[in-house]
Amino acid sequence: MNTSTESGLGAKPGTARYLHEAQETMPREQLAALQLERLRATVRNAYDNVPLHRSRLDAIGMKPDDIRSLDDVQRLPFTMKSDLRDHYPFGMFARPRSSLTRLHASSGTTGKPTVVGYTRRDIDHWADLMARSYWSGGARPGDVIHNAYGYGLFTGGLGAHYGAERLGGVVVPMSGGSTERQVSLIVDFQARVLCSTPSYALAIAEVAEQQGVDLSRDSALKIGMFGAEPWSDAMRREIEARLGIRAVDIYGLSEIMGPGVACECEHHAGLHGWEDHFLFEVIDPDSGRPVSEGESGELVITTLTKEALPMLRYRTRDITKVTTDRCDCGRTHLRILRVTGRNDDMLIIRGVNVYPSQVEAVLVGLTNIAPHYQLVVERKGKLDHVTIETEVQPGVEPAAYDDIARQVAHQIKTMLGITTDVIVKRPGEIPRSQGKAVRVRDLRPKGA
Ligand code: DLL
Repeated sequence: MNTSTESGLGAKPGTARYLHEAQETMPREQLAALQLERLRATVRNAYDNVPLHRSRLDAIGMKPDDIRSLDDVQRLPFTMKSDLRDHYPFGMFARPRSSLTRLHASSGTTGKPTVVGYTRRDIDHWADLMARSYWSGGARPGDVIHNAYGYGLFTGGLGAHYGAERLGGVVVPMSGGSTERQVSLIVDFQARVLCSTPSYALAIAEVAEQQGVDLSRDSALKIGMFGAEPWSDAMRREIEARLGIRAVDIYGLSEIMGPGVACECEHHAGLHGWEDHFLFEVIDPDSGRPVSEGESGELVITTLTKEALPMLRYRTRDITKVTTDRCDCGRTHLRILRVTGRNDDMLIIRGVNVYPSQVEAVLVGLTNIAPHYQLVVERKGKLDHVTIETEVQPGVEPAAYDDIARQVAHQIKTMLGITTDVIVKRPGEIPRSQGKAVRVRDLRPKGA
């Protein structure tokens, strides 16, 4: 097992050993036994306290005690985001309102928001899992943690905040926006850890450069905990170079908890999914059947310890692969490989399936092109058509734009096999995000 002092499971000399080492390095058979015990309790909680789960289980003649092995999870019906909407606001909660400690909600582009609730114990577990994620990413007690995830109904801000406190960090509750001020505070307070979406990290880097601040030289930043949206490895390299940090991928979703469901360790070889609290499956999104380990599919998550909102086989719509191969860090928990995108975001361009993050991987790193883009999707006849809007690096002459557009289109065709129109814009013309970036402007008729 890796016991290095600066990263992985080891503690800094002179500090306590890593508190959660036992949970994270547990032999997989022992982990499976723990999962089974917790799965049974979760199904019992859902059946006894949530009418929707009870009626679905009754409909297939299944009782909580029928869960005898982990494979039995596959007999449980799926839960979808629409179930939360249909039972707005509290219909999926397994605890009365008086036992809740907090609510979060996602705005949702259409219809009702999805509302999630937590008991005090749920919040406590969440703080633990976020603290474990920080540690796994290399943050340590005493680190100044600059939190630029949005505070409010979004789970990013408060999730990262409670975890930072639980870790023993010094949290700066900055939230998103006021980017110039973010830059000064990062420098002045000597933040070692930056929490934000990857797209906002890039916006911070850009504003710093405009202010003449080189964050890789002038700040104490060493680690970025980036998530809440898909991002490519090319984007990771770009952010690492511009901020002078190691960029760590962190995953989560409100319906399951919030940030900290899974996080990379120092090996950057996939995100450890915290299996003592969640059961992960990967399924074929069309048939609903499990795919073999290592194959790509939709991530499905069952919570194992949630009191207020137990989730049975929640269809995340996120496309990924998992591996249970042992990681060099010593953790035994499975690894989710980078989430390429959401099922809903997949574009089908003349039969070729493409995620925005794949287009990003081609764009980032092209000479003269800045790492900011949007994809405009339209319906032309029966086919989807994509226009890539991208931006040049500062200093590029407008006379070169047409050539650059042709080069980008050629590169996209070569790498991804799709034909696109490309519009090259001036520096700063693509809107910058303060949270999740809007990568796709979908102009297709609704329901098409
Ligand atoms: O985005 C929670 C979060 C906050 C995660 C901060 C990480 C950091 P939601 O707003 O419910 O929750 O959105 C969840 O965002 O289903 C994925 O589609 C996407 N997502 C989250 N993390 C990643 C990631 C938060 N690391 C949805 N890579 C998820 C790719 C991600 N997609």
